[in-house]
Amino acid sequence: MSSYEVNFDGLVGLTHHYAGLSFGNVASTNNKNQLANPKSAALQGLWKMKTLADMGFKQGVLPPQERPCITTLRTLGFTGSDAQVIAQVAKRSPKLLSAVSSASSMWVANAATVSPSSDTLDGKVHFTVANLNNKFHRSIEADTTGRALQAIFNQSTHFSHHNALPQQAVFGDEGAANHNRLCSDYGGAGVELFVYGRKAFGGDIEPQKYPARQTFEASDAVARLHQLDPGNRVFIQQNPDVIDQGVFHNDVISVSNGPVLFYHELAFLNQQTAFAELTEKLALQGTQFVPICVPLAKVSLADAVSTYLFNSQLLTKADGTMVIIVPQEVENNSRTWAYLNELINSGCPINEVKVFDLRESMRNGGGPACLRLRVALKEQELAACNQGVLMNDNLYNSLTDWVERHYRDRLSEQDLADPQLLIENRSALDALTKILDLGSIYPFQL
Ligand code: SUG
Repeated sequence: MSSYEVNFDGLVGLTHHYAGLSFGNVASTNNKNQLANPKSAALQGLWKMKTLADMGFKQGVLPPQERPCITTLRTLGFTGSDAQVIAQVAKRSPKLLSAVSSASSMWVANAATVSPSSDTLDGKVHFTVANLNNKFHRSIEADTTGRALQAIFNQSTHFSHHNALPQQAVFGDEGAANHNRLCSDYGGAGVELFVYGRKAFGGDIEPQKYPARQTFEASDAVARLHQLDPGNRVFIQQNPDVIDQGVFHNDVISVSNGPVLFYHELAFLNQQTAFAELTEKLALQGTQFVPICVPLAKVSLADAVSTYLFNSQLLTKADGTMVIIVPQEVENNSRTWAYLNELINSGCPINEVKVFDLRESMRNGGGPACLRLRVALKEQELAACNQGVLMNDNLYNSLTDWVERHYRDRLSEQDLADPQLLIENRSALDALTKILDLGSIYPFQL
């Protein structure tokens, strides 16, 4: 029976802007207050989706959210008509308006953690929505994310959905950005690698400068909810020093595909023990672990963070070898580019590189891997999900046309006070739910 890894990419929302909201994410801080171009951001993302679909990879799309988030503003005590709510918050706290307007749901690697049905005891694909507790602007994504995932994976015989973990720092959960799965075959047995930044209940070392967003307690709860048995899960701590140098999620320093883990020499703490466990558990499933370590001498941490070499996608081609999908910034840096060319000619499973211009997203710290949520599906599971979100030429044409019609090509923080922007958002999202056949997933009614 065939099985696939389907990459669901987040569609960039209409309020994409640079607000400097993510302490610990160097690009977000450095590009604060730059003028953004939501239209090109969305088109850049769509081009990646289309190109990968054209290359023969299964590709889906996840919708953006209503922004500014009026529901959140009302929860915080703003009253009156929607336009009055926006006028009040713009006057009282432009920073709050900016936070509730962030288009951050585009980075769907943080939307949820997904376990394929071969790993779970009940044989269903499990989803746990991430609470994104570490950043206020991201913590408000969970409800709509849950509704979107349920609208897409909507058959309970195949899919099991879990709510976000308690909204509290102890259970800080950033979804698939700190989760990798190693396997021989997407539909066969696998071992899930949960990477955490700190133990909230103490006992281990932590970063000193920047927050560790993912806790062990959260990863442990997700593994439990997903009914993984000890034979198919491994926990490993991210090196706190690299978090302090801007590696705010594990997908900024490592990426897996099939049996391959592509990672930087400094990515993990206690690597030897955890890799031994991983090797052993994979061997019991008949899979040989293939670690590809990038030495510090070849790629510095500063280069890894500024180029997002590791925030890449590794995709298996028809012949079993892999292509690495990287952002333009990797090619622009002579050191990472030289390393990558050496790698693809070294005889390892990765033998091709493909470069994408994702500049708008990159300037907020979101590369190719941040923009996608991997969902490994068997043939009948893929057939059971909402087909309206699967990328093909027709959908690409409808979505680019939709973006051209609804998106602005410049947006600054000041523009967020414009009540017209909310109206533009709502009518665009209303049209989108029809294009993607999602039904009612948003809190507003037109
Ligand atoms: O959570 N940036 C996102 C980037 C998320 C990247 N995701 C992964 N690595 N998987 C974040 O820090 C910046 C928004 C701003 O500053 O305007 C932001 O939210």
